[in-house]
Amino acid sequence: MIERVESLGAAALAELEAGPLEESWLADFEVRVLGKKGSLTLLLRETGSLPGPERPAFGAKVNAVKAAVQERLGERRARAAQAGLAARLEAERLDVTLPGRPLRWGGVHPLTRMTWEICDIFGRLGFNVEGGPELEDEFHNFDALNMPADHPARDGMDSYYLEGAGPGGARGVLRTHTSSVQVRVLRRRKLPLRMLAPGRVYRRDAADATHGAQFHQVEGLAVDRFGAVRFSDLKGTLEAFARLMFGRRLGVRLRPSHFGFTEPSVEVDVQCFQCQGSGCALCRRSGYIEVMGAGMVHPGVFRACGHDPEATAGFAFGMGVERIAMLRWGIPDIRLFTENDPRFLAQF
Ligand code: 2U9
Repeated sequence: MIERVESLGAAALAELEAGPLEESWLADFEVRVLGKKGSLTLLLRETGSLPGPERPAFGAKVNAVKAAVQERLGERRARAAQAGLAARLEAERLDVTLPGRPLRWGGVHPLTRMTWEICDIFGRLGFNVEGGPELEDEFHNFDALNMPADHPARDGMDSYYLEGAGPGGARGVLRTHTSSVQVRVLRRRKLPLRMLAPGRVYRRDAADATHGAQFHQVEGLAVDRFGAVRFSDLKGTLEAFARLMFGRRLGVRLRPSHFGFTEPSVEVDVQCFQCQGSGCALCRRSGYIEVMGAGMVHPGVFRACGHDPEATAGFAFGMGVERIAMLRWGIPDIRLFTENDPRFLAQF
C-alpha cells in the first residue's frame, strides 16, 4: 500500500513538472489530484481496509505526499503568474518615444472675439462692461424704455414670454435687447456713468441668412448732468469706434431715425469698406453700410429710471454683434455662427 502511495505521488509530481505553466491547467490538476474526489484524497478512504497497526503510518504517508504535491503546485502557480505577467508585458509593449497624436486646439468663438473687440474699443473711451439677466420682467425690458403696453414690439409675435416667470408671478420675457441691463444700472448707479451692455437677446424672427431667434448685442450708455453730454459727444464716440473697427479712411454718416427710447435718434452708416464708397453689391450701390443705431436718451426713460430729465442728459447706442462680425469678416450667413463647423471656427 505504501508503495502505491509513493508511486501515485511520484506520478503526480512528474505530471505537474511536465504540465504547462497555465493557471487553468494547474487548477484542473488540483481538482483531479488533491480535490475531494482527487486520486490522493481517495487513497485516504482506504485506510479503513488496512489492519489497525498499519493505519497511522499509512495515513501519515498519504498526508506527507499530499503536502509535497501541494507545495510543488504552489511553486508552479507562482511561476505561472510570473510567466503570465511577462507575456502581457511583452504583448502590450509600448514605444514611449513615439510622438503623441496632435491635439485639436479650441479657440475663442468669433462672436465672443467680436464682442471683446467692441468692448475693448469703447473701454478705451471710458465705458465699463455691465451684465444683467436674460430672463427679464416687462418693466425693465419695455416700460422703462418708453415702450407702453400697446407698443408693437411687445406683441407675442415679436417677443418670447414665460408665464409666471416675472416678479410676483407676472409673466417674464426673454430680453429683446440689452437695454434692460442699462435700465437696471441707470436706476441704481450715481452719475456720471459710461457703460456697455454686451449679451444675448431674443426675438421671434424667422431664421434666414441674416436673422435668428437669438442674437448678440453690445449697447452703450453715457449719462451726466444736463449740458455735460451732448449730441456731438455721441458723434465723436461713434466716429472713433467706426474708425477703429472698420478703418481710419472710411467716412461715417448719421441718418435721422426713430426709436422710442432716444430723441433725437440716428442710424449710423460707415462708408462701404469693399468699394470705398463708390457703390457695389455689398452696399447696394449706396456707398454706405448701416452698422448701428443711436440717439440722445429720451426724457421719459430718465423719469422711469429715477432721474430728473431737466437736469440729466445722455446718449445711447446699440449694435448687433453678428452684423458687425459678418461685415468685418465677410461672413455670408448668420447660421455659420451656430453650426459649430470647425472649418469655419478655425479661421478666427
Ligand atoms: C437706455 C436708453 C437708451 C439703446 C439704443 C439703438 C439705438 C439701436 C439696434 C441696433 C441693431 C438694435 O441690435 S439691433 O437690432 N439698436 O438702434 N439702441 S439707441 O438705447 C438705450 C438703451 C438703454 C436706458
